[in-house]
Amino acid sequence: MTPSHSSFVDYVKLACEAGDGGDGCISFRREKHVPRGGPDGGDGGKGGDVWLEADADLGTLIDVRFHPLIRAKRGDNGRGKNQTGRNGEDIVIRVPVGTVISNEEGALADLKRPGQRYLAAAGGKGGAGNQHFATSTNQAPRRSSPGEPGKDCRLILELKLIADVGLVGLPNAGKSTLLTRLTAATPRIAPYPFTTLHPNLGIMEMGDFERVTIADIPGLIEGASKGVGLGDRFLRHIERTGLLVHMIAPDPAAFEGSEGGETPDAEAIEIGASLAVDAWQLVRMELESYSTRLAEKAEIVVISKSDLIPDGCIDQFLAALTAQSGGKLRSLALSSESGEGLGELRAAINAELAGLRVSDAGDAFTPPAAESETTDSSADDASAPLESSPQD
Ligand SMILES: Nc1nc2c(ncn2[C@@H]2O[C@H](COP(=O)(O)OP(=O)(O)OP(=O)(O)O)[C@@H](O)[C@H]2O)c(=O)[nH]1
Ligand SMILES: [Mg+2]
Repeated sequence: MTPSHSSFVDYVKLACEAGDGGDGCISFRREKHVPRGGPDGGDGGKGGDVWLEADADLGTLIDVRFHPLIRAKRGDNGRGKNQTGRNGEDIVIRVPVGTVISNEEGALADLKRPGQRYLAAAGGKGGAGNQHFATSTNQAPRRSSPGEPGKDCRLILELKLIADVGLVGLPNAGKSTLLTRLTAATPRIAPYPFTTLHPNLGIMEMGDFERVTIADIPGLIEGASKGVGLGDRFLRHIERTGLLVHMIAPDPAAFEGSEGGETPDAEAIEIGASLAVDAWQLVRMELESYSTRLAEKAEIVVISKSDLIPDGCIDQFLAALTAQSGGKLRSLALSSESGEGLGELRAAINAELAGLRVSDAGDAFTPPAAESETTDSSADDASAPLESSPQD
């Protein structure tokens, strides 16, 4: 699920050409002692379709990048003795779950579940053989119809990971480390910015049945929305989440000289809190520049690396944050190193997600009505918008 940096591809263009239908055949029965056999020209075979199918084992669109043009075969022509031509084989392109399909005009489909399919280009129908053209007045029709051309299309495929929770924050805030504490994921962790270059997913087990998917993404910095650092394109991977966990690491410099049990003075706490509020606002601005929908998501603010805050003043620090932000910033503190606060965060995530499920934070994709050409092999959820199956 976590491909290496170079193989993580989340945006590709794809051209598909379905196969043409085979032509109908003109032929007449030739049998011994039957001077004038009737028409027996078979129909042409159907051209191959091109489908896209969501595959839970894939985490990247790299295969599509290497094969940006897909052509299905045409149907064979009909033959004498009423033989129908063979159908062109369908081609199924596998894509990761969470692939959004669009074209220049807009969104077409969203493959959110394993096995869900989208008919990208339908093969042409086979033409009719001359047997179909016989009438009472024309018993020997010298007519057949050609196969229909296959459809073609140009598509944009965009992977938007499917996760319940997104971890956001400045580089080095401790996002990836937290992911390793909450889930079995093993992202890269290092004491320098931009360690994470592509999103990582992890699954947090909440109980016997409850599983929460968490997406860890690269750090945001000032100007990310204008392309600074790694830019903000990776924010597409938290667009579908219901909840953001916004992590802020305290600046240890603010508490310098207070180590060894010595309680920092009120001024040090105020300075530390003011730096943390700045960091929070900076990331909030970048989220807002990306999209208001993203900025409106529920947010749990977490002060990470609480082991760096001297003993006994975490509560004071959190209170200073709330005060300095005019009451807007309410946070909890945790340390991935000591494990302190992790249980509290799990409970807070659980409570927020439970609330969202009740109000059904519909991040559902609503496709144009006419384009519902997807099918779902696990067809047990009639509520999803794209699950009607006009497949023949
Ligand atoms: N003391 C302490 N250090 C931590 C804690 N959590 C993470 N770190 C350290 O902080 C550094 C950055 O951690 P990462 O998890 O890579 O941070 P990140 O937010 O994923 O960083 P980017 O991927 O660059 O955005 C690493 O050296 C971690 O070991 C913590 O709770 N306490
Ligand atoms: Mg990271």
